[in-house]
Amino acid sequence: MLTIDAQPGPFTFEPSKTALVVIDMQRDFIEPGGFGESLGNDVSLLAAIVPTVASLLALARREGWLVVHTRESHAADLSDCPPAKRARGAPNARIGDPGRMGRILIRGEPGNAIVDELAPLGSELVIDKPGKGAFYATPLGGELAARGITHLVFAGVTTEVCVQTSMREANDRGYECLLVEDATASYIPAFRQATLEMVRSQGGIVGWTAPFASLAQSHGEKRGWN
Ligand code: TIU
Repeated sequence: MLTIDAQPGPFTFEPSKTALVVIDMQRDFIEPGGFGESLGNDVSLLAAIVPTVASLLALARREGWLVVHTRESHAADLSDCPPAKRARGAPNARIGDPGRMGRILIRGEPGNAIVDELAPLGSELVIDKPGKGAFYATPLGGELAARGITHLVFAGVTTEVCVQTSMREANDRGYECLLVEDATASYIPAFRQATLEMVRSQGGIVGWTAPFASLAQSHGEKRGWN
């Protein structure tokens, strides 16, 4: 067992029963010309966390955690995209419309890929999800249960949309969840901050939060690096 400094208190986990879940670090959200920009957002705010997420991925791989990547994506025929979701995008660049990185938020298009710096390894799980949550209409729950996973460490974008929705879904399914504070970002920084606070409020009503340095420090100590 390993314990790290976190809020609202220490987070203890068994590495062999822990998965890192990296939410939607896709070009569609992080680079100009994709879904994020089509919604009117400044996408440059999200690119800033890529190096920290890369460090977190490296730690998880070194420690032998299960690594899961999610992608928000829809089928080419939009059969898994509720009309209500499509209608609420910007009127001139909706899900499925042509964009600078291919069709917006469509599985297999260049813009739907995870950014190169965080590319999944062949041994890692990649979950395509049509909703904001990682469990809704995906095989994630079954994949985690089959591997005896009990603890989830979350990173990715955006904090208050897909990360928070996924963390709440996980919390309701009984997982102990940690959100890595500097490995998550929002187009609206105040919403990121509010999400961190609401997750850990009321004694950890949704889970724990900690900076990446807490994880790095405890793993360094375990290996005698400090
Ligand atoms: N991945 C994710 O958060 N999808 C979104 O649509 N986020 C927004 O903030 N729009």
